[in-house]
Amino acid sequence: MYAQMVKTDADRVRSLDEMSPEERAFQERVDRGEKIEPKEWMPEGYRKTLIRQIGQHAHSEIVGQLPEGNWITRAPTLERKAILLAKVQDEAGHGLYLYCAAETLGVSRDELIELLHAGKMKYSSIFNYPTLNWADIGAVGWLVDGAAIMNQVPLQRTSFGPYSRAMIRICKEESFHQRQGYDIMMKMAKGTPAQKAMAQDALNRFWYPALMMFGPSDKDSVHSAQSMAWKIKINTNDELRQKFVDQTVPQAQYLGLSIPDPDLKWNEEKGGYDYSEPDWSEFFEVIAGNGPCNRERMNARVKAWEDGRWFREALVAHAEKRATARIAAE
Ligand code: FAQ
Repeated sequence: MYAQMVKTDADRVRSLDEMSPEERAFQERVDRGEKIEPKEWMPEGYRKTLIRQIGQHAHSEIVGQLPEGNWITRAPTLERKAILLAKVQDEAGHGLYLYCAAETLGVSRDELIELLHAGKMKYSSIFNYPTLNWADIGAVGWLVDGAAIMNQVPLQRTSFGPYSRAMIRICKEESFHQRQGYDIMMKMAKGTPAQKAMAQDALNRFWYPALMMFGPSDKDSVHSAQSMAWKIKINTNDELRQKFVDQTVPQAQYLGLSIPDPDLKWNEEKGGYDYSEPDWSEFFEVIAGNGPCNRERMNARVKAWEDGRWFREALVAHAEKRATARIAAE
């Protein structure tokens, strides 16, 4: 059994008339498209929603290093190794910008990491799937980074200033990530029949997990309505999923690969593809901690955090020593 989330009356977005004068003034600023900065007044719900979303996003970048990091030592050429290494390092940088953006809301990076390790915060479902071979690294760059860009380009216009600015920088790097993945897929799809079969198999396994990255369908999304009213989110989950499908199908056709969906069909009237929904019971199982790699991913993160403790402590001790020496010299 999976635990699907249920929308309650408390999730309803309140009208301007139902708000306090402060909340109303805040909402009007958001409606005018003004950016909200960290020291300015904001409703507690806005602050908490941002910490949840930015924190989960930061965790996704860091946990997201694991499936690809696993392939750095096995990349087929020196050039591919250098590219993958740079990409995985970029993901660490993205995590840092995002943790910094979250810190401006009054929560420390250590607190967020502890919540993740205690199972009290999520990270993207996609990183609970294994990368079994080199074609999967192509599929991750093409589909996972492709889905990430689709979600993150609108987030550059999100209402919270530090999140919006982090997104601008991250999106520039994500487009390089997606291209390197597609480049791997092109090489494999135009390679030997065995290589093409590997590319197809990777697409088969990553297609539905990539669609799940956009979150549950709109009817089951508990946060979308309020997050969109606050312009934390700009689009609904289904809107972005549809755009991703419409963008990706021609890319698969160019590769000569088939999308693993017998019901995929161009719909002239809506100007987009009709496609089969992912298996939502699988999605809810994965975000509840029961995906193929959840335990492995968390164990790796907790071990890295524990192994690095002495180093973090040494850095703080060194900084304190220098500060003491500086004060003594003054
Ligand atoms: N995985 O009400 P909604 C990357 C949870 S990109 C896990 O619709 P919301 C780059 C959701 O948190 C990936 N959990 O939620 C990269 C909520 O649970 P909660 C990260 C999910 O927030 C590439 C519940 O379900 N991108 O890492 C997922 O309005 C390659 C109900 O859902 C971002 O985080 C999911 N897929 O919409 C790195 C983008 N979907 O918190 C390395 C920013 C939903 O109440 C290698 N985030 N849930 O316990 C967002 O845009 C939104 O948070 C959504 C979800 C769209 C993900």
